[in-house]
Amino acid sequence: MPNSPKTTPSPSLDNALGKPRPGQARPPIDEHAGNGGELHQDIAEDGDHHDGAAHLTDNFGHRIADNQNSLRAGERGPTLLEDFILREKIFHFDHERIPERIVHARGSGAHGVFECTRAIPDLTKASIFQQKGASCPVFVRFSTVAGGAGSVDTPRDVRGFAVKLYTDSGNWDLVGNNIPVFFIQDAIKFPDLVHSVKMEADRGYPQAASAHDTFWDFVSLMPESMHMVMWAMSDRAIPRSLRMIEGFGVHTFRLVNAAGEGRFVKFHWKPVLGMASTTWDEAVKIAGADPDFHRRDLFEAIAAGDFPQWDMGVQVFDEAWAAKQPYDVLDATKLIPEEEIPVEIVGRMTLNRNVDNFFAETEQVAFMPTNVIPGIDFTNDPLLQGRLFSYLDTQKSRLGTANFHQIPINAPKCPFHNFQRDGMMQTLVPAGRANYEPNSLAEAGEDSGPRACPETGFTSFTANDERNDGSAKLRIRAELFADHYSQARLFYRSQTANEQAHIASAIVFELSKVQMAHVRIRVVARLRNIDEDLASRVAAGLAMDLPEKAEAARAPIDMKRSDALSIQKQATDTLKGRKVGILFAEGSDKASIDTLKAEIEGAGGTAFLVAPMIGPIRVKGGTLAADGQLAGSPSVLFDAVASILMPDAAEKLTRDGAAIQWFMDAFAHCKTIAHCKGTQVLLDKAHVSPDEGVVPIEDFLKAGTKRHWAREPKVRDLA
Ligand code: HDE
Repeated sequence: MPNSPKTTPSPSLDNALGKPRPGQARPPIDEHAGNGGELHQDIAEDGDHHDGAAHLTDNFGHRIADNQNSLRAGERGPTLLEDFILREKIFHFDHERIPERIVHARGSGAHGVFECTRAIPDLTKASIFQQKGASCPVFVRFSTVAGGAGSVDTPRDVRGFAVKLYTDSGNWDLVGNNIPVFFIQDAIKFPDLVHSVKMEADRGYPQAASAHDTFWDFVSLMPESMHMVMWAMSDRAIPRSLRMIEGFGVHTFRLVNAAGEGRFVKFHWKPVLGMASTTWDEAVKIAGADPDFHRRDLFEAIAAGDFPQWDMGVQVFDEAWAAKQPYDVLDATKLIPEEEIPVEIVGRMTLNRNVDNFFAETEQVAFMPTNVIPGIDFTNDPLLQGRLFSYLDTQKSRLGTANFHQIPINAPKCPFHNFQRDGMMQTLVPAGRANYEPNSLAEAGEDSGPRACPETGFTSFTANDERNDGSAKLRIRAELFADHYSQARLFYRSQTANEQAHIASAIVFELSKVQMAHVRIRVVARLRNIDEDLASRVAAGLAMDLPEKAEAARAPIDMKRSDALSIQKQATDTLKGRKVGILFAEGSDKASIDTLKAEIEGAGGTAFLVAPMIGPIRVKGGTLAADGQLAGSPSVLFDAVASILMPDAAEKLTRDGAAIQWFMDAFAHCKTIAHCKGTQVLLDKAHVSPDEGVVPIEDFLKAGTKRHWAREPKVRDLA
């Protein structure tokens, strides 16, 4: 037997051979074991290795003796085709990727549970809502829309909020977003919308950004998109955390009770941690500091037992109410103000388990709006109707087989039986001859298979729209769909002055990236229908003349403002789920750091220690290790910052760009800065001037992690 080359194991190989985590396959003990005899001594006779690790095998169960060297003809000779172990391994690797989602490619998922907190049998016969306390497992996938699977987490974008509820009457997929309205009214425009926002077709950029010509060209030609554009340019599109976003089913759905009565419904998810956003400058910097910011935040919170939760709410109304509104409830570019129809809380969702395997679960999960359960039904919303086709169709091209429902993450957790058979990658082994019906196999003593159940099975709500006589086939939209501006105005005018400035600035930023001047003009002409002040601010920000107002297909009306649409008006002042960066260095007072840390954790927050070196370094009262090095832990990663430094250490840090930037950014992003006297020299260098958010270290809890928006005009020239 030829000798295996005896090389020094590389550091990465050392890692590969280190202690496996539970459930992880690991290589044999001797990484150079070309010699089966030697290896054998380390292996228990039949079962696992002595240390409990399973034997490495190929995909057909053959044990592998050497996972480091391929089979060669001689020490320096060519590799042999006969090496089935090498060939299988490379073959499988070559086929690891599946097509990424056309939209929503970048996503993060988690498992959890949904519990009904208020039974609503009068409204729906859906099994999950029959009894308070009824519960079912869920899987949630959050996503950005425009970027590819490997893009960053914090672009300005809509967030997908897709929930799969594994109920005892089948899977219910509520495939929503963090914005309650959509860009378009009719599914036929979706490919155009998506093409326009994705990277431009000839140049292949920009990635994960709406700030480019084709997107703004398209939306400026589609006035119905103006309402969603307002949301996308607001702080909703740059969330602080996936744990702090709202979710919406977007479309009007239908609830149907046991008596067969139907009512319209809009679904909502309200984050228990409250909503919070970043600033644009911060979002951009986070993209560099931690491209996985949201994914990491979700994973770490769940791993730490800090389980994110959302309340599920419903807005329920009937046809008569809908008929009186100045908008059409079947139009997905419109919302129903909470002040008009309150959001009633009916359940709570808790995400309590990270995925074991990203690909198997988060990548392979297949959501479909067609997954509804008896008691929940569709409406004629033309956007929803298109989705009912699209999602089943897309799964076949992503997952490659009509049997994608058998993948564990997609399979229902209640029994399912039917006569569908075979197909690529069939993993079920149905016994017997019953693969058709009707049949009389029972008369021969054989299993005759499942039967339809008229009483409990899904039946479609028949009277789906009283206002539609259904007689004519038309490519047409109902009259009220032509009101494109009233709700865009409602959204804009319901924001705080600071949020309005953010929207105006976001539009200026995006349009400044648009090279076609006529597109910029067209957008501003449309903004005049939303709000003249907004249009003027954007025009001023672009240094252009105010263009003539665009013609509106239907004159906008003024609706009563809705505080529920503003993040800042609803902001909760809490440390729960928030992360505070504490800067220290050699000589810092350990007792003060410990006290502050305990205070933060006592209030439900997380403290993250930052130092110029990761340490442990010498501090007053002992040694202390940092959680992160200063250069790799910029303040954009925290909700608030604190600093405990000896004057000489602070003096030294005035010559460190990362330290100065730490404070400059925290200040510019309107965060609380709690500091000791020693830090002052560094604050001066970073131009941090006193205000209600710059506080002595003892007052940290009082200042909290809310943003000090009143500071913003001092640090940023907003449109
Ligand atoms: Fe989707 N959408 N969509 N969409 N969508 C997809 O399905 C589509 C729409 C949403 O985490 C795709 O599995 C059409 C509205 C989310 O896996 C695809 C139309 C809303 C996700 C598809 C819409 C959404 C998707 C891509 C217009 C908010 C990610 C791969 C009629 C209510 C789900 C896939 C996940 C994904 C089609 C409009 C939300 C191509 C045709 C409106 C959260 O099938």
